[in-house]
Amino acid sequence: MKRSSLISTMAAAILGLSGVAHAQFVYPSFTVNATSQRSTITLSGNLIPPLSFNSYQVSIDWSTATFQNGISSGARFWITDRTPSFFGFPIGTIVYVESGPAPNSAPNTTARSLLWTGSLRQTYVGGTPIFLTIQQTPGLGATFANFRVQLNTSAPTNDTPAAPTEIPAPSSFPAVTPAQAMLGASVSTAGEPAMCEPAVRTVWYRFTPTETADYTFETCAGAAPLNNVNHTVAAIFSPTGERLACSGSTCGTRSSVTSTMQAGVGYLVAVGRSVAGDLPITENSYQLAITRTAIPPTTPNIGCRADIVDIGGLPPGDGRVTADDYIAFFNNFATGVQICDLTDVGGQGDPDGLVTADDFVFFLNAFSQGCP
Ligand SMILES: [Ca+2]
Ligand SMILES: [Ca+2]
Ligand SMILES: [Ca+2]
Repeated sequence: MKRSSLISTMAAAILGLSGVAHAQFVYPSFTVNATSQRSTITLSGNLIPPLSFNSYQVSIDWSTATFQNGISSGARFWITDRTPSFFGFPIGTIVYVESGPAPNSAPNTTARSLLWTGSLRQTYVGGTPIFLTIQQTPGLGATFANFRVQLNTSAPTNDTPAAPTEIPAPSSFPAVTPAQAMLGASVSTAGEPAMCEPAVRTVWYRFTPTETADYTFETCAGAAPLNNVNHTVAAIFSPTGERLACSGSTCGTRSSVTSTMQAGVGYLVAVGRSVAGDLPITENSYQLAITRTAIPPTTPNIGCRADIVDIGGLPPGDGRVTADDYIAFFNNFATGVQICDLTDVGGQGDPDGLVTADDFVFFLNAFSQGCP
């Protein structure tokens, strides 16, 4: 709910993307006092959308009072399809997760945040009962504060460059892509075009501009507020996989990449995480902001067309625009000598066989530019 209201207040146009089937469910955080006795709460499975979830992240802010003498490596949890009895889980219970000690929970009696990340033992389909059971071993007490449970569907559809998500041509700029849950994206990038930094959990987009211009794709905080992954790397690739732009450190540890893109050409844009290992539970979504910068029209250098004679004052030119050309033009203009015919009546095109005021103006402009 919070996310959708945030989207509606954003100034940048939100792009509707097709085929974004990846999702996540985050259970509202809560605090419990844990003991050696297992205690169980329902995760309101009936409220979880009926998607197939394959991975999880669980975190708690662990602490224990002196008289409880808990140690952080004694924190445990289970995610199951039914509640345990005094004797344990009934036969036939589906155990989606049975945690060991948190990887970052070296035995410690001081407060710390614990984080578990991993794959569910089997797919959990939302809408069906699901329970969280907690315990503090070995028989002492602790407080599990800000208990957060996040379930993620399997790898996003655009996990590889073979199946990029199409970014529709924005109707206005700047534009932003919808937030994309990224925890389920593969940590392997085998077979993908290389980024400029090692990357994990890459996702891929295809962008086909309707107008040739410079386009910028970025994850910087101000431009892409729904991107909460703090170490990102982004890159733009040509349709043949040539890397056109890449960065992992444009705005702090986030990215902004810019490339000239031709209208009608489908470019690949990738975003990934630039550090390996567990994600903090607050980091789970990529978002790209897209801006367009018109390419200023290039004014052709006409200076060399003022080169009408060589240093001896004779045509043709000598590759340089010098005083000789100036003198030759003015000596010959009044009598309409053909070396003074430099352009047409519009003063833009090729010589037209006539020596007129247009040629005069053209010569002065060309002479002032000179031949590089
Ligand atoms: Ca990937
Ligand atoms: Ca010359
Ligand atoms: Ca002319």
